[in-house]
Amino acid sequence: MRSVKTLAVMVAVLALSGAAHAVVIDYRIDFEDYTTSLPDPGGNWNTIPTQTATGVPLTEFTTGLSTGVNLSIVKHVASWASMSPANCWKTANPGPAWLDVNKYAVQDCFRGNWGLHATVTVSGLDTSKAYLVEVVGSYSTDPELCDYSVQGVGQQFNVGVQGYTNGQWMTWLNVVPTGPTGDIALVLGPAGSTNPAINAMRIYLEEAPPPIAEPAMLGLFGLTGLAARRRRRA
Ligand SMILES: [Ca+2]
Repeated sequence: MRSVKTLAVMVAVLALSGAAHAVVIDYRIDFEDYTTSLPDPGGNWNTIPTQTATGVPLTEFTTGLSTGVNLSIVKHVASWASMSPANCWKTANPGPAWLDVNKYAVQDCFRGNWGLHATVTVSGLDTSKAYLVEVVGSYSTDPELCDYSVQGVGQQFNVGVQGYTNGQWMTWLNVVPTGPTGDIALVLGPAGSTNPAINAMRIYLEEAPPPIAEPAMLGLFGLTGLAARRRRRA
């Protein structure tokens, strides 16, 4: 009788441990200055070395799989400047927890020209889900506000003071992809203003864990029923 009871408890424990595994979707993007010799962050980061791109496949960070998600950049600028890693990120600032250990991802960046916009679009996302979007925009000599918007929801950010000096970054919560190809679009440009910078970006989704599987529920009920029957026999 003890072995049956032990089996039921084990089933319940397995069900609880299974429920703790949420489904994670995590795309980490490193925008790279085309002249830098800085190493890439490695792992399953997506390093984008070109200033314009169309449909570049992205790798999901957790699994290392490419799942139909891709990135395009339209630059409405005459050129992008060459960056110095020391001016892109103050390494004493911790930054987001999702950065690589060396912070290579934020020590280079794209940087727009004065008064013009650029658009970074990630496509192939699920239009029934809401994602977290995080953007690092940091450069030491840009002490003015720039406009950044995701899906048309904008915020102003000072890439010199907030980004470089204070080590802050931007977040957008509950971002829902739109259009037939499931797009999330980041537009960066002037507030009237200065050169926008984009160092790194993350698109993240953590779904709720699945409900306890039916066999585990039967195991719990089986244990209760067994105890009841034993009491009746006593
Ligand atoms: Ca970068």
